[in-house]
Amino acid sequence: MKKILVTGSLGQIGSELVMKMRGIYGSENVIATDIKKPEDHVVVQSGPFEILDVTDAQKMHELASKYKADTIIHLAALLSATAEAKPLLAWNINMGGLVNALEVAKDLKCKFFTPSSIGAFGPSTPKDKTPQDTIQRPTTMYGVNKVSGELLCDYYYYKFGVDTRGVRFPGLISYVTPPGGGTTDYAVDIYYEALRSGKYTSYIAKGTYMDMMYMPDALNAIIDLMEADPSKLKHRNAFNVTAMSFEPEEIAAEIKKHIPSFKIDYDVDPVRQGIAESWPNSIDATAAIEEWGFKVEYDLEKMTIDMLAKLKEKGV
Ligand code: AKB
Repeated sequence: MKKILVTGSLGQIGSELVMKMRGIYGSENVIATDIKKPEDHVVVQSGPFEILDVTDAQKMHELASKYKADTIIHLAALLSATAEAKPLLAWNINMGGLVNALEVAKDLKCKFFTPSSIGAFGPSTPKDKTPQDTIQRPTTMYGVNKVSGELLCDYYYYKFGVDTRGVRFPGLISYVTPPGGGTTDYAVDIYYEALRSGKYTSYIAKGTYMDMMYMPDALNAIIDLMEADPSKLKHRNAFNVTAMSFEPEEIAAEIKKHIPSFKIDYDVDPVRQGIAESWPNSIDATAAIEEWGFKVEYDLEKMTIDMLAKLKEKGV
């Protein structure tokens, strides 16, 4: 990868991925884009940055041509809870942005990455150790977008030879940029509230298991998959990846080891609970391990130690 154009680069994944890739590939070679340009943001200050609304196909094409992009990392998207509240907007941004980015990749012969999600599964999918290849009939707009996106990316690979690759991310947990509008966000909020007030009211019910991953492992997964030897890839869009699966009581118990007075209670949000219940309890990442050496460093225990330490350093 030499000239990498990133959409949605101020979001939860983008803000950290851009900085990591600038460290690896050189600041000038990672072109960050987003719909707004906050001048004081480290991503804006540390290398090339352009304003881009991903529904503007022409501007995306112009920017990719201007910087001679050979790789596109397309991250701009609405998450599951927001997509459920605004389904038409979600379709337009998630699918419109994706097809625009794939068209640019096709025209300029770029490698292509976009994340799918555990949201690409639905209530009829096997819930435990969900296989790589299985039933995908999601009941959320986000899930419909993710399955359609996986199919579209595979189509651009088979039909036009675009080197498309993707992973199905679980909930991502990070101390840098908070997520917005997701179902798994509780697993980030709980750390902030543990430090701020010593208690957390969860909108996800006790006993609801979902897959999760710490951001450093997620960033490595993207880079490792993009660097992987294409001849080894039997799958493309998209690989199951996961680091842990837990329910709210388990993350609370882990936090209590460090903040013994920490308390969790519940005020369940029926929309996000419904979305969570339609997703797997835990997914199987064997294909990613076998085809490109996917690995993780952080489990719940190690992640909790790091999250609390890093948030304290930030003054939370
Ligand atoms: C969400 O909750 O919407 C995301 C996801 C699992 O894709 N974090």
